Amino acid sequence: MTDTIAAIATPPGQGAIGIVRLSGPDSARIGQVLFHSSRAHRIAFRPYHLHHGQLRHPDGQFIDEVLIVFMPGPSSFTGEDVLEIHGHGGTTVLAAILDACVQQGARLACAGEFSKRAVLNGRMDLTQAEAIMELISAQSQTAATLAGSKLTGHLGALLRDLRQQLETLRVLLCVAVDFPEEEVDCLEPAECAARIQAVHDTLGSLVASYERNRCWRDGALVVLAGQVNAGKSSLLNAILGRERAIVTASPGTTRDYLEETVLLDGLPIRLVDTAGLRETTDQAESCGITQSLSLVGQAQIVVLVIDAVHGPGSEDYALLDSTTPVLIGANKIDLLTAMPDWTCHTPWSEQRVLPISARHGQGIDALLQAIRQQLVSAPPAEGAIVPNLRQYEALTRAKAELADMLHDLHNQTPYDVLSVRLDLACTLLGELTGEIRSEDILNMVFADFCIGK
Ligand SMILES: Nc1nc2c(ncn2[C@@H]2O[C@H](COP(=O)(O)OP(=O)(O)O)[C@@H](O)[C@H]2O)c(=O)[nH]1
Ligand SMILES: [Mg+2]
Repeated sequence: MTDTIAAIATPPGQGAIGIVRLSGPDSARIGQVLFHSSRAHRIAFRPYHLHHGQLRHPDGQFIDEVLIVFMPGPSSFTGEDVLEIHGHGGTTVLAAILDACVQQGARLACAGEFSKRAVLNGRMDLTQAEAIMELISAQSQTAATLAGSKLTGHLGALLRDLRQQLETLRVLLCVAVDFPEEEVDCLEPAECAARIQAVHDTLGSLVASYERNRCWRDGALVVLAGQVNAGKSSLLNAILGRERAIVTASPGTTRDYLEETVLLDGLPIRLVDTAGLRETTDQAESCGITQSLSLVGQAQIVVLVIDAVHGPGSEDYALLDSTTPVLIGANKIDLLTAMPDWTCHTPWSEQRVLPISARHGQGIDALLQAIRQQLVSAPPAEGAIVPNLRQYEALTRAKAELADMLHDLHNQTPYDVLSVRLDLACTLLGELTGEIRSEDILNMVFADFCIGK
């Protein structure tokens, strides 16, 4: 990390201002070469002060009028010398500023490279770096709040504490293995089990927190499926409150799927309208149907829309058989005076069937409430720690190792065999915080970041 990296830190497009950020030992020098103010030709930047002036190429050519701020390491975002150039927010002008920095020796930053440097320089742990990205990409206020509580480092602190407990146990196990006769430090299996159990249970609650709250973090995929002409596209429009999908009386209107994001009382939902299921020889329609089935397979909830008057067809039976969980909308209820007979027969009588009229907006709120209820019970409590997917997977593996260890202990497996599992659990926790650094993991995490972050 001896080079100086540079990137446009603001999103592409036009805005009042745009920021080019530099980090590394050459930041101040590059700024001084390019920056000119009326006060002095070349000034030494006062840390944390905004300087107003012009950015010019060494040959004098004007680039932009800017504000510039220098933040010396180690107490900057990355831990290195950081320079921010606040120029005008246009694609061309920012590209020119960036280009000028590169001509002076900066290198274009990779995705997430600023944050990666911050982690490598100990400015934050990996969970906090991930929390930044989670905050930026939060689709709802709840997701933003959840990211915020990780940004403060609560998850990292908890994981370090758990790892410390396991490391302590590892030392005790080593002592017990190396000095079996020493009475003093002998670790009783019961105590060993109790210590493992405690960490295991905390991991368990983190895993459960992910499972319970993932919808709040990541949103949920809700797919509208069913036969042609059941009213799926009409239902999408009714939920969105605008004519997003084409609705016609002729079957097979929707071929491509349509996806829209809606917030359901703060819960982000990806709502997808799909091509109706039926036998067809039309190539485009048949591709659409394959996509529909694949989306149904990924959905957290499938809303099976059935024409209440015509009743379910063979495709609906098949779909009900193959997917869970399903909510059923008996649509076009405006054409009937009571719930249709088919809803009284198995398998429909065992399902939750909601009467709706997509055309007249009837029963839509009840359907949305049912979707929300199925997805989550209650929003996460203030300050709740909800892991992300990467964290969830590692925590699940660590928890499984500890569960196996408890099992081994019960079967009187020798301590030295047990410690292999303990090592793995410790490594998994260390990798989550970034205390144990594997290039693969760092690359994987930061690849999802934006450039300039
Ligand atoms: N009466 C009535 N007709 C509806 C209702 N919902 C949809 N339709 C009609 O059913 C036909 C098919 O609707 P569409 O939304 O395109 O169905 P899709 O093929 O499942 O997407 C259109 O003529 C709609 O106007 C409803 O709630 N009541
Ligand atoms: Mg349609």
